Amino acid sequence: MPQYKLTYFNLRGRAEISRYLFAYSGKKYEDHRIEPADWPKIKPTIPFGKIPILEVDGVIIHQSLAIARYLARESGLAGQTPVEQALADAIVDTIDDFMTLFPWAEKNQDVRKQAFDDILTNKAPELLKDLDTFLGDSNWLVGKSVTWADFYWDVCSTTLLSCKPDLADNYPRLLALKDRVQALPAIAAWIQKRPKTIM
Ligand code: GSH
Repeated sequence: MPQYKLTYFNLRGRAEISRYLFAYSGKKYEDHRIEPADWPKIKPTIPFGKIPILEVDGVIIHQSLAIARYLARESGLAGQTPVEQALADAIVDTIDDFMTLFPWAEKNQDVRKQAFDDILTNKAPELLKDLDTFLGDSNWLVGKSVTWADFYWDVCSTTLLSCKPDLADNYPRLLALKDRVQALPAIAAWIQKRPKTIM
């Protein structure tokens, strides 16, 4: 088995989808979490200067979703057919489009809060409605078994719900999907054991 090293800050953030995939597949990896104070000296040593990165036997892969898609393919969680794989990619990209609307790195707390409130109040309902329609009465977002799209929904919505706990109250099917993901034994064990961080 390859040697895996995942580097990110001590946050769930953009690394958590890959940590879910490692947890689910049972693959061993180094969960390397760097301190913000060390980042300025590490940044220039990393291709493209952003994290997360995944090292696979020393080969550096950047971009969180490229990393996660690779791990999902390796673990049979990318979708069972090419069409399912495209649909899972599309759902992940749709959720990610929404997550990138937030000014995560904004230092001014008033500006940050105002932007978060606006997005959560005015933009989230449309995404939730569309995701709920897409899910319908199925157990999983794509196909008949869990995929990384379900994981991404759980990871991202956990952060969104920490900002606005009633966000998905009108969407019990989406909340039930979170419960299903979090009840998978390997995911439940990871959530129990992972470092507790705000994001
Ligand atoms: N699209 C990239 C991905 O999904 O990996 C975004 C990567 C990104 O912006 N990472 C942030 C980062 O490296 C942390 S979430 N920030 C430090 C910096 O830009 O110097």
